[in-house]
Amino acid sequence: MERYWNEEIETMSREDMKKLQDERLVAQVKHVYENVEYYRNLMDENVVKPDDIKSTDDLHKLPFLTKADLRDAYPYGLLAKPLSDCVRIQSTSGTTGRRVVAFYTQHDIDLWEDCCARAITAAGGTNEDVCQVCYGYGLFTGGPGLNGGSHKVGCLTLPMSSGNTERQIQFMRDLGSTILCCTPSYAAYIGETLHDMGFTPDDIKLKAGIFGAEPWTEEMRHSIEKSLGIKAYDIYGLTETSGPGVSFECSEQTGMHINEDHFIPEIIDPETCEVLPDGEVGELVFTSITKEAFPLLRYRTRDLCVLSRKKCSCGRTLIKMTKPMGRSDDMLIIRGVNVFPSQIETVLIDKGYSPNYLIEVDRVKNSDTLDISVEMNPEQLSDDVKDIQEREKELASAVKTMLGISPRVHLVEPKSITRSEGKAVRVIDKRKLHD
Ligand code: DLL
Repeated sequence: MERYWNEEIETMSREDMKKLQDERLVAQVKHVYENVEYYRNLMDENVVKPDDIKSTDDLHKLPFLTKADLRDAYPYGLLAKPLSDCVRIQSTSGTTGRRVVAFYTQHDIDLWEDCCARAITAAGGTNEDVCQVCYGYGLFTGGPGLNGGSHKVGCLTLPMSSGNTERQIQFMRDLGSTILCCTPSYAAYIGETLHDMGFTPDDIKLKAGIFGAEPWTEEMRHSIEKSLGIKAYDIYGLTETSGPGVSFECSEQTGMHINEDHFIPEIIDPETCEVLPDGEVGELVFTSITKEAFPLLRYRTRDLCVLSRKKCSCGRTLIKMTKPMGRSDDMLIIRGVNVFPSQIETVLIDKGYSPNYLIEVDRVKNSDTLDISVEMNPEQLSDDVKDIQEREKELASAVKTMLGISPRVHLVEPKSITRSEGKAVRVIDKRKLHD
């Protein structure tokens, strides 16, 4: 039987949800206009006043907010509450020069943890569960968010953070962890280490995993489910909108339900900014209608996905988003062709290779090159060079069928590609290094 954390909200009729969103949006726009000078100026420039926003039907009148705005306003420019009302900050890693600092009141933390509790409950979690959280703790939102959600649900919470994988497995076995929360790439690594230590899924009690923070394919899902003997659920979120829990998967596993009582989603054409209908691929935009300290109106996430209002067998009426296929700024343009790393991952795993791979793009004599290194499993190893070359060719041709461009494929030894304990780095674009 499907379990809900907040059945009233999660199964609310569409009409009631719209009413709730209408009310919250009107109040939120006022709150932001009155308290955030940066956004007030943006609205004034776009000749929109809070009174023009009477319901969600008027959402399109509001200006968009971008990452560049967040950078301009760093650190306090988008704060909508006095600092004395804030109790926490979280932040992105900023490795790409895009550090974002988000502020939270205690109320914001409560709502955020509630969203994570919904995700854990949808994955079957109850107070009988032992929830091992191996997302990073600290400024990254993964650890603190799932930790708070796990407490709310009443799970026995193991705040492991990432790393020290053998110890993770020891705790998992000794304390009988039933739910694992981490990035999908780390889950794959934990699965691999479990087998290397001589165990099988029968030696652990895990039943579900809640994996997100990076793109991952259906093929990766099946591979993790098999290696850990679990059902793997997706979870999505970003620091700007609190963190994990903006959307989460249910038992149907066909996309993530968006917590629409807190976040109104839109899909836009990233070039023209035109709002697109359900079913079309575009950039996801969120308006947070309950956040106090750091509310963002029409924030452009850069994540590309599709929205769907199809009825879900789990009984939830919350709109669903597909797995983001990657960020628009992660998309590679190779010889004029748009390439998402996830397309390559699909081919590799589908052909029976491990989810450990590295994509390298370079420019040689004015022409783009694409090299894909992928690890063989121990049973795929061979001394027969010809045989390996044949398999490399076969993989290259499968990638060409998917992408329309030919890569060079290199089958490499097991364990030769660095494993990830957090967000995996799968792409090295050397063209950027030369520029
Ligand atoms: O990654 C928050 C999070 C933590 C989500 C734990 C899920 C689990 P940021 O570091 O700000 O926050 O990165 C946000 O990660 O814009 C997406 O591009 C990507 N992302 C997050 N979840 C998914 C997912 C956290 N399930 C950025 N699938 C987002 C694909 C995801 N990409």
